[in-house]
Amino acid sequence: FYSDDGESLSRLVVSTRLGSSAEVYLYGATVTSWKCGGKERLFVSKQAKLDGSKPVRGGIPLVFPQFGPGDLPQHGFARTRVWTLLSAEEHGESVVVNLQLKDNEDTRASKWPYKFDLLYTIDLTETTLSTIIKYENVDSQPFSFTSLMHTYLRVPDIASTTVAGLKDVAYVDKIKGGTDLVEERDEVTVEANEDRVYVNVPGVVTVRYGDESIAIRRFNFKDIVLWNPWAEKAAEMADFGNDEFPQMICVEAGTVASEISLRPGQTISCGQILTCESLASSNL
Ligand code: TA6
Repeated sequence: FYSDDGESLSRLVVSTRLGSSAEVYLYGATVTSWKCGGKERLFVSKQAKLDGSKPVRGGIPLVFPQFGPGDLPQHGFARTRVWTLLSAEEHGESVVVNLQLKDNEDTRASKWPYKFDLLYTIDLTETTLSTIIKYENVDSQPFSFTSLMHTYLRVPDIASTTVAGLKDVAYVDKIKGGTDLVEERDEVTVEANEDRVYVNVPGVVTVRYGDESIAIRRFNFKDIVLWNPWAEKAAEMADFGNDEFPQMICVEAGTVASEISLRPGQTISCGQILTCESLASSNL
């Protein structure tokens, strides 16, 4: 792995002996690249700000302690804080990066003032990328939060992309409205601006494009958010090119339709394991 210029480490690139790689910015602990099978699997907008002036438009921004709008800035402060790099080591077939975020005077002065300790573990293998956060309540009082990994997957064309694993799942449609909706399709497709929260998703969610697929397995995260801004919302975002929406789909693992509560001293680990299935299966 290497840093930018040796002095001010702002990003880290790690790779496995079998050719997969990942890049993470300390800003927001934002994973901004995941290559496996020789291809970039994450989408980062060409207009994304990578200088810490605003959350990265792409990769895997971390949403904590608040999903969406509310008392805190949209999606909370974890994606705009500079995290601390604890370690980056090879463990057999994996490369494992650990980053940490704790409360600071700004967060303690915010509407979510609690003392917390987040340990973010990024584990890269030849065919998988797992991103898991251990959340710890180091306060003297209980607290609750919502959290999500805002994964932007890169796809060749949204028009030939499907999402399996959401059939019979209840969802909230944040564009058309409606809350007691149930997904009827085996394979969900996106033909317009979509912003949905699928609640209590039971199993693996698989994003398929062409003969490739990315499987998303969750660990202690209940929900899946599906988002594509389409042309109209893309035009409203300065850090998202107007012609970029066909090359991405956000399929986001999190717990956002209910809160995670921790008592003082309690921890919970939540996250996702992304698998390049087409690659993994070819290695069988
Ligand atoms: O991906 C779901 C969502 O909550 C959408 O509503 C949209 O706002 C998106 O996140 C991006 O949010 P951001 O604050 O990064 O522009």
